[in-house]
Amino acid sequence: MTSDVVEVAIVGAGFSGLGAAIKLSQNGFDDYVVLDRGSDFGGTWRDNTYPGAACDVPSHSYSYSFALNPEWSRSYSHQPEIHRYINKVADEHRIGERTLFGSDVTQATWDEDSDTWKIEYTRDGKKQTLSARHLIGGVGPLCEPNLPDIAGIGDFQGEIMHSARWDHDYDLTGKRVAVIGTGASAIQIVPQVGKIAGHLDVYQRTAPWIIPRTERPYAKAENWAFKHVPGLQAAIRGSIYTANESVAAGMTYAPKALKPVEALCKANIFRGIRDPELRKKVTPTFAVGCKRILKSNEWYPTLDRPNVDLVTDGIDHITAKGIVTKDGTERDVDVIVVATGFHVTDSPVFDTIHGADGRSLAQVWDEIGMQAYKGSFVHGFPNMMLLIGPSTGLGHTSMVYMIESQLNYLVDYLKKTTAAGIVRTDVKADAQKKFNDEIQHKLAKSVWETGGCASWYKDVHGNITTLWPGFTFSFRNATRRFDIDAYDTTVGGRRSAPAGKHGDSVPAAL
Ligand code: N01
Repeated sequence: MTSDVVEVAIVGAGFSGLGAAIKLSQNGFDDYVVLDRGSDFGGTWRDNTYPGAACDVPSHSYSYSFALNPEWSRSYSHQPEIHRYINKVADEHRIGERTLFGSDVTQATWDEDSDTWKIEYTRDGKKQTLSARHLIGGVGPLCEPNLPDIAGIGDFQGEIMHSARWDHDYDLTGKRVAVIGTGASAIQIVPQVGKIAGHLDVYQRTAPWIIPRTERPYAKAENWAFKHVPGLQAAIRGSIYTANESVAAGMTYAPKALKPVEALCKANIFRGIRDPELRKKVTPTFAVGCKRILKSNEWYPTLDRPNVDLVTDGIDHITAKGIVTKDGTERDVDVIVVATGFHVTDSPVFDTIHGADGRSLAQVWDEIGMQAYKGSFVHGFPNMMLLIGPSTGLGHTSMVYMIESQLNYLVDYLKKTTAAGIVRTDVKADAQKKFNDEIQHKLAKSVWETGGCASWYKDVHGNITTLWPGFTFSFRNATRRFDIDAYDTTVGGRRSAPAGKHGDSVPAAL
């Protein structure tokens, strides 16, 4: 067992954790370490390798503003290209030198005596510990696959795989396949599997709204222009951003304004499916935008294929051989793909973080609901900042914009507290409450609340705790400066090394 102290520990090496590492380096905070259980950078873009995995946000806006990529091959990028992009950016900033891959963080506990986080992780099968003055959570909400709680699922004798843990050694060609779920992952998987499966059953619990996907490859001349025409990429990003923000207005303040989107979705159904019965089955019964609006040109034509059945009767249980629906029909299959999403509001990660009073984040959030101040700091968990924390998710534009907003806040937090010799920073309970009351007030009129759907946007209390209501530029403004008055702070004294002295204390393994 080894034990070390660092200024900052970042958990997670996806878009947010990597971004945090780069920003720390750029601002002179060199005493940090990144811990990630995987073997390279990318987070969810490393883990989700299912066939057809792609981004439904345009390529030019799904990248860091400080690392624009003129080489995108398509208007919407696919997983391998995004994964490569993230690793290239990490290489350019030499973040690998500060990253411990294969490190699975199992526990993080705030220690009042030393004003540090005590972090436990396993690496190479060995338990390791690390102390950090600041803990940055960059694990993201889409990291823990949610296996459906369906009776008998453990009895199934065939292959079962979750969309986020794809088994590439298992060949689906000619097989009888079932896909459970019709969310963002399933609508990308099903068209690919439909092409090669002997037979495919798609189990739909709720039909999603789907608009056409305007994806196309970029011509060489366009890539040349992205690289050489000053300001072109920034202008494209700006136009994508502006168009998307108008959707935010509809979702948050005026759901009726989204009617044209609904018409677009209905036209997509009409174009993709000939059978009137099937058209009816795939038409959602809730307001567009209440669940994530999906993008696909292939979903409906795939459901119309002769080797594909859409099953809407509801799953009763699973047997050794297949799936039985509520009407008693059993459909035998060789493999079940569960595209059933992630533990977002009930992530097991929340059980592993213990704050000043010893309670876990899960315990605290069970009581007050999943909340943070500005999506970042939670009262009772000093010196800990969550990236893509509560109320920062989006249904309309690039999460990278939100991440970069939080990175501004992170850097200013470290600069201000370091300069003042502050060793303990805890957001005030009333500041956190006021912030979240305002969010819930705004959400009351939103499509996510009024749209008549159930979604993973809500926590067990029925509150929408995952989404930012309104325009993303208002979040950017809210996080531009670290507003220290909203925090209780303690100045120096109990530390072994003065705050602000960035010594070389990263773990020896680096
Ligand atoms: O998961 P989901 P996902 N029995 O939770 C169904 C991001 N993402 O992996 O709607 C039967 O959306 C469930 O049914 P219902 C994006 O943020 C982004 O698809 O709850 N069905 C639903 O159909 C997205 O929102 C990209 O009634 C069950 C599906 O499973 C998030 O990831 C691409 C069930 C789960 O849908 C998650 O998407 C892919 C059960 N017991 C994903 N339990 C981009 O392009 C669940 N379902 C950026």
